[in-house]
Amino acid sequence: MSSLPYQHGRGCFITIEGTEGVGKTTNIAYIRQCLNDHGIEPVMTREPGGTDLAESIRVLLLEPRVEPMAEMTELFLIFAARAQHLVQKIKPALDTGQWVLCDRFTDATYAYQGGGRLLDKNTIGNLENLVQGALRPDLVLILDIEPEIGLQRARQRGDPDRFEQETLHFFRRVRAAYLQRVVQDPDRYLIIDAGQPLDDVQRQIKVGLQAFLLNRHPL
Ligand code: Z5A
Repeated sequence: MSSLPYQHGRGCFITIEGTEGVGKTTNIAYIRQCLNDHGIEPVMTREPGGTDLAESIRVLLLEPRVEPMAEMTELFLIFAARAQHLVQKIKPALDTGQWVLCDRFTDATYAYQGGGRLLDKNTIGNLENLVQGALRPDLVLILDIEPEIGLQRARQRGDPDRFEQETLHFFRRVRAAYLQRVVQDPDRYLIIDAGQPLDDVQRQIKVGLQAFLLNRHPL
C-alpha cells in the first residue's frame, strides 16, 4: 500500500463503500472486529452524518420529497455535512492517534453525484480540496456487486429512501464510477467481491486488512 498522503498524528482513516444493499452495514462490524483483534479500537462513524448537525443534514438528503432536490443542492449538502463531520469528529480523532472507520466518504460523492448524477468531477474535486485539504482515506474497501443483486437485497428492507428510488441505470453508473476510482489510484483501494456468500466476503476482507496492517507495521 502507498505512503500516507496526510500526516495526521498516525491515526488511520479507513472507509467502506459500495452500491445499495452491498453489505456495508453487515461487514463494518466485522472490520471493527478484525481491527480489535490487532489491538485497535476505531472510532465508528458514517456519512452523510456522524455528528448531530450532520445527521440532520442526512435526513434532508435521504427523505423522499415532492419538491425535487437540485443536484447542486444535494452536492453542497453532502459537503456541508462532511465539513461538520471532519471538524467535529474525524480530524480530532485522527490527530490524537485514533483510527477512524467510516461508512462511506468522498468516494461515494464521486460515485453517486459524479457517476450517478453526472456532475462534473472537477467540481467535486474542488469541493473535496476546499473541505478536506489534503485529507484522504488511507484505505478504501469497495464492496462490489451487480447492482441488480444489491437492489434486491436493499428493497427487502422496507420503504426506499430518496436514493433507493433511483433506476438500475443510475446504480450501474455509480458502480462504474467506483471501479474507475480504483483504476486511478489502485494502492489505496481494496475491492471485495460482495456477491459471494458472507463467509467468503469476510475472508476477503480479513486477508486484505491483514496485508494493509502488515504494510503499516512490518514485522
Ligand atoms: N450518498 C451520496 O449520494 N453521496 C455521498 O457522498 C454519500 C452518501 C456519503 C445513504 O447511504 C445514501 O447516501 C446512499 C448514497 C448517499 N444511498 N442510499 N440509499 P447509506 O450507506 O446509509 O445507505 P445504503 O447504501 O442504502 O446502505 P445500507 O442501506 O445500509 O446497505 P448496506 O449496508 O450496504 O447493506 P446491508 O444492510 O449490510 O445488507 C443488505 C441486506 O443484504 C441485508 O439483509 C443483509 O443481511 C444482506 N446481505 C449482506 N451481505 C450478504 C451476502 N454476502 N450474501 C447475502 N446477503 C447479504
